[in-house]
Amino acid sequence: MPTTVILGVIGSDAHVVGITILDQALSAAGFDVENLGVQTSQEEFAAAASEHDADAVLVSSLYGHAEQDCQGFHELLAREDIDATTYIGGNLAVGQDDFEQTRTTFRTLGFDRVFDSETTPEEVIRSLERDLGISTREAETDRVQA
Ligand code: B12
Repeated sequence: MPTTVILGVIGSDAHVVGITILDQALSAAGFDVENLGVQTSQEEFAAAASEHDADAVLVSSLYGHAEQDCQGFHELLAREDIDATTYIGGNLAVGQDDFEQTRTTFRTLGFDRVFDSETTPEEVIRSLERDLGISTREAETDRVQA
């Protein structure tokens, strides 16, 4: 079974470069990526996660309004019975001078992991492999050999 990841930029945010790079890197590593693009609502994330039976939901935000945009998101996922690992990353707070405080804020909102804007695609892949208990490269090799 491929590992399905929902990816998108939440709220009114239109910064597309980060998720485009993540989409390419995750796809190349063997993940099945549903890229919802920019300006994605909480409801669109939840609908896609439900439809694709997602293993992970990756929320991106760059423009400084992530905290407001993510209020109630995990409550919505719970109501829809979605049990996926959730990550958020990007430029999550205006200024972002104390990332540990930012991490606490988003962990309290329910995210399993919180990433800053220095995060590389390789770190995201390693975290997903660890959290989901998979090795995508091995899985890819298995598929090629099968
Ligand atoms: C290009 C850019 C724009 C372009 C966007 C073009 C486009 N369609 O993408 C334009 C000019 C349109 C723009 C507009 C705005 N921008 Co702008 N923009 C940038 C800029 C210069 C680069 C962003 C970028 O593409 N980076 C390159 C990619 C590869 O990096 P990345 O996005 O950070 O993604 C990486 C990581 O963050 C991480 N990552 C990202 N998402 C996720 C998600 C998960 C789950 C994980 C694990 C990892 C992860 O992985 C990615 C790959 O390594 C940044 C400054 C900067 N240097 O970051 C400002 C910046 C993000 N913008 C900013 C602002 C304020 C705005 C505006 C609000 C300005 C305005 N007043 O109009 C508007 C918002 C418009 C909107 N509705 O979104 C601020 C945000 C401030 C804050 N958060 O505190 C920044 C930081 C500039 C600044 N220093 O003030 N912007």
